[in-house]
Amino acid sequence: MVLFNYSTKELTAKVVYYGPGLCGKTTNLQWIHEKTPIKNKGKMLSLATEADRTLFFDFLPIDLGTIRGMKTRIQLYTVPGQVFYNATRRMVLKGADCVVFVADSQEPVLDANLDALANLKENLEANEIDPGEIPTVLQYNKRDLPNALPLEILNEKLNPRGLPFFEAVAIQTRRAPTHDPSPSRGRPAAARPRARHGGRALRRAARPHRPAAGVGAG
Ligand SMILES: Nc1nc2c(ncn2[C@@H]2O[C@H](COP(=O)(O)OP(=O)(O)O)[C@@H](O)[C@H]2O)c(=O)[nH]1
Ligand SMILES: [Mg+2]
Repeated sequence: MVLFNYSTKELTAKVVYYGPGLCGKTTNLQWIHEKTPIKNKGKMLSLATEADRTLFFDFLPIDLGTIRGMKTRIQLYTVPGQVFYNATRRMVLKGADCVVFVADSQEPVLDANLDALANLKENLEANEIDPGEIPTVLQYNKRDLPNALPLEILNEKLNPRGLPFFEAVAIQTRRAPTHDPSPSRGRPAAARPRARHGGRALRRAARPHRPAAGVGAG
């Protein structure tokens, strides 16, 4: 739930990066942390195992400046992807205002993406958040890998609702050229939301992620 504090004129929203293990959630936050000017970011908190797997969650507060007189902050969280950390995932989702579902584009990971989507729905419902209402965007990550599935297949399998989606290569620090010969050529693929349909709230939800989504943004 977006927190409004009218006495201090502050607004805080919570964005949760969700997806299967190793799809690139932590890498997304690291990229955003790296690219955000110091004055706009707080410390990134990561609780990882020795093998660099997210144990609890990653947390990154970002200051978006003043919007309509309100100091606006977003808090970015990732969940641990590994199946056995479900209680943590559920807890991190509590009070979420929007979700970035990071899918691993690789063909062998398709089933894990589907499981993670089902798990997201279940955990949103457990937190009394309507999965059909909460603004959600999809990020198809790891577009650099040779076994990445075509976008059409990913959308068919993972995006029946036609949510806005972005291609990304989260490990890249520079924008990758787009391979899509559309009129918007020249803009990085990852920075282009491609909603087939979807409400205003969803497009609004996508906006804060655009800088982050500069393919590098992953
Ligand atoms: N090739 C490739 N590797 C990636 C990409 N994004 C993340 N990775 C790698 O995938 C692994 C898992 O990433 P991580 O962010 O820890 O995944 P998480 O479990 O979702 O937090 C790491 O070795 C990353 O460097 C990408 O777009 N392309
Ligand atoms: Mg992680």
